[in-house]
Amino acid sequence: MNNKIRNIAIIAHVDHGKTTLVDTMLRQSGIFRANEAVVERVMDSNDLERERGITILAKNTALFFHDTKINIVDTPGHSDFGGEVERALRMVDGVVLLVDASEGPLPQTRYVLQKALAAKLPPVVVLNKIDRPDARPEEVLNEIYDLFIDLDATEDQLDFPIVYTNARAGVAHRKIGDDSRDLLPLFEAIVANIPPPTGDPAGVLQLQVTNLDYSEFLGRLAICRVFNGTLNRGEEVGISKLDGRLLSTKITKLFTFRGLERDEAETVVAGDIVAIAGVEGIQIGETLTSLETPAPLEPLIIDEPTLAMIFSVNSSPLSGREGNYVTSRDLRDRLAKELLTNVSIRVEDADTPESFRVLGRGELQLAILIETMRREGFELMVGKPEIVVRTENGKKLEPVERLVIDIPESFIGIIMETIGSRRGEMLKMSNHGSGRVRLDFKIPSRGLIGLRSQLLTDTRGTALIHSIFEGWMAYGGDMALRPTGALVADRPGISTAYALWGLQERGELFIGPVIEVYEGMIVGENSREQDMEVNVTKEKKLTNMRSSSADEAIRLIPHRQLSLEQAIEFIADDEFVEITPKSIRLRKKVLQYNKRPRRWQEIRASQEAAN
Ligand SMILES: Nc1nc2c(ncn2[C@@H]2O[C@H](COP(=O)(O)OP(=O)(O)OP(=O)(O)O)[C@@H](O)[C@H]2O)c(=O)[nH]1
Ligand SMILES: [Mg+2]
Repeated sequence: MNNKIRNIAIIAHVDHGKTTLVDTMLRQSGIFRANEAVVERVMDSNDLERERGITILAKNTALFFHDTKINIVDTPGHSDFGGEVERALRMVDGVVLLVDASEGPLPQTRYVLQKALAAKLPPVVVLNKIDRPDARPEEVLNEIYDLFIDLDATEDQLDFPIVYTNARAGVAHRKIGDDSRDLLPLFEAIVANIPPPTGDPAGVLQLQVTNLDYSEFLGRLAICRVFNGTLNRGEEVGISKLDGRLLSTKITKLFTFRGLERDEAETVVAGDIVAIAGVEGIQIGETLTSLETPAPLEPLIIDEPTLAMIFSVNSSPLSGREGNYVTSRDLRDRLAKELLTNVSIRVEDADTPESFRVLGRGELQLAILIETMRREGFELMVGKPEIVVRTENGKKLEPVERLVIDIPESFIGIIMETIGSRRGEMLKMSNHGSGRVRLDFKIPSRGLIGLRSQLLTDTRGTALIHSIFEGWMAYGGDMALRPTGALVADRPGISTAYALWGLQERGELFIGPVIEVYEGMIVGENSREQDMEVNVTKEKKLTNMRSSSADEAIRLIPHRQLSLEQAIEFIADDEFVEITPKSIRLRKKVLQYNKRPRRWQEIRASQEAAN
C-alpha cells in the first residue's frame, strides 16, 4: 500500500465541468508559477478540443496536496468517447462523480457511474455549478441517490461523501452556504475517502499500458499504472504482448506526472501512474513484467462499437486537387495508425480494395476522426452511418440507447411524433416546473441517425438531446429515415446565380454560385421525396435588349452550408460525403444518371403515375 498516493478519475456527463474543475485544482495546488499565464481548460490541449469546447481524449495530470500525490485522469463526457472513460477507470482507485447542480444526472452520468460501481471504485460525489441561478442541489442530490439505487449500489456505495462546488471560481463547500473560499474540502474528501493504491513494491513487476500519448521530443509514450513491484530506469524487463508473446525490452525513459509536465524518474513503485518512452510498438493493454517470472495482467475489455461507416478512396471527378493523401494505401496506413491509440475503434476490409469499414461508438467519434484526417491532408469519401447488428442464438439483435430530451413544454407533441416514427418508446416524463420537460426514451440506435438535426429544426434549436448505448434488443425491421430526396447536378460545370435562383423554390440549396460541380453531385435537398436532376450551370440567354431591372433582381436565399456532421447525418444509403482538406461535398454513389439505380421513392412514384 502506498499511502502517499491517490489515483482518481473525474467522470460526468458532457459539459458538467470536469476540465474546469481540474483547472482550479491544479491552480490551487501551486502547480503553476504565481505569474504564469494559463489558458482556460488547459487540459483540453488539442485543436479540436479547443475549437469545440469538449474533451475528446482522456488525459493525465498530477498534483500534490500536502505530501500526498493525487494522480488525476480528466475524462471526456460525450458518450461517443466512452471507451476513454472505461480505460481511465482501469488506472484509478476511485472516482469523482461530478453532476451539474441544475441539470442533474443525465445519460452519461448513468453510464460512467455504472462502470465505476461495477469496477468497485468508491465515488466522491461533487455537485458542481452551484452558482447557477437555476441550481437545485437538494433535488439533484435526491436524483443521484435514486440513480445509485437504480444501479443496484450496495449500502457501502450509497454512503458517498458529497461536496458542492463552483468549479469556475474554485470553491468547494461541505454544506451549501458554509464560508469556504477554496477547494480544500474537495482535496480533503478525496484523500480521506479514496483508498490509497494497493500493490507491493517488492512484488513481481506489473505495469499495464492504459493509454498512449505522443510527444514531439520523445515519440510514442505509454501511460501505465504500476500495479506491483518497482521499475528502475535502464532495467531490462519483459513485455507481454497482446498475442501472448513475451519480449525483452530495456526501459530507457521513465516519467511521472506533475501538473502539465512530465518529470524524469529513476525509480517508480507500485501505486503510481507513469509514462514510458522508447519502447517500439508498445500497445494499450500490454503488461510490462518480470522476464523470469512473468505475470501478465488481464487485457482491457471495453464495450463493442455500435456504429459503422464506409471510408473510401475519393473517386470523385475533383479528387486529388486539394489533398496530399489520396490513395487506398494512404487510407489503410492511416487507419492502422489510429487503431494503435484508439481502442474503441475497429477497422475491417469492405467489399472493394478501395474501401474500409470503420466501426466506432457514434457519429461524433467518427466525425472527429474524419476531421482530424482532413486536417492532415487526406481526401476520402464516407458512406451513411449504419448500426452494427449482432446475431445471438440465431436471433438478430440491434443496439438500443437511452435517449433523454429536454424541451419547452410546447414541443411535446412534435417530439413524440418524431421519436415514435423512429420506434422510440417513452419511459418517463418529468417536469421541473420551469416550463421545460424532460422525456426519457428507449430507442434503437438506428433511430438516432440524423435525429439531432431534425429535432433541432422541430424545436427551433431549443432541444437538449443526450443519448447513451444501453444494450441490445431484437432487430425491428426497416425504418425510413430521410423523408426527402436530393437535388442532383446533371452535368459538370460551374454553378451560376441565375440557375440557382431558378431552383431555390424546389428545396434548400447546399451550394452558392461559382462553385465547381460534377454530374451526380448533390447541390441541395429536394422538398419532395424523389431525387431531382437539375442544371446548376445554366447561363441567362444574352439578348440585345436589357429587360428592365430583371437582371439585377437575382436575389439568392443564402444556401445552407453543411458541416461535416450535418453532411454525414443528411446522406442516404446511395450517397457519399466527399471530404478534402478544403471542401465537403455530397454526391450520389453512382454519378452517371443513366447508370444510377432507381430509388424506391422513384419506383413508387412511377407506379402511382401509371395507375
Ligand atoms: N456557472 C458555472 N459554470 C461552470 C462551472 N464549471 C464549469 N462551468 C462551465 O461549463 C462549461 C463546460 O465546462 P467543461 O469544464 O469544459 O466541462 P467538461 O465536463 O470538461 O466537458 P466535457 O469534457 O466535454 O465532457 C464551461 O463553459 C465552463 O466554464 C461552474 O461551477 N459554474
Ligand atoms: Mg472536459
